[in-house]
Amino acid sequence: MNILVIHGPNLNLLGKREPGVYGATTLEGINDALEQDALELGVSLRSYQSNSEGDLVSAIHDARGWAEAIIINPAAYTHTSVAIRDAIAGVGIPAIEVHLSNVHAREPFRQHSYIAPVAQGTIAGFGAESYRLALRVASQWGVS
Ligand code: CA2
Repeated sequence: MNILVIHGPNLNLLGKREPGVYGATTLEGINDALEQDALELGVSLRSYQSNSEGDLVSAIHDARGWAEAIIINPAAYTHTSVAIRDAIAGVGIPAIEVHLSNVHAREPFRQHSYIAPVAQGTIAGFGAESYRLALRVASQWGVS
């Protein structure tokens, strides 16, 4: 089973700034942990990060024909992007929305997601573990 992990804007700064909010783990650290989990779960992973909305839309389009599941942290685009929402709905690949922080306990503008209605579910508030939990769920979709 092939799974695409997408990280949105500014997540390349993880572990380098604001460790109080998003933790000390770097994006490379998250991707390495996911790769390790993927080996144990018997799934293939590709990870992609971009700060650009259009590039994120293109990455979702390019997942057609390869990925059977998408794990996406749309970061700030969660709260603004109809384009990413339409891309996820348009490709028809089941997606899980993840967040490091508990967006529901933060500012009101973070409590609305354009992505949640087109995702299979959302995991938020567990730091890097949010991604690992999502990978565990998505890997089960390949088991009949
Ligand atoms: O909690 C999450 O995972 C978020 O998606 C993170 C986004 C935020 O806009 C969402 O509301 C919730 C922000 C990612 C920015 O990451 C940084 C990491 C280090 C330094 C600065 C920003």
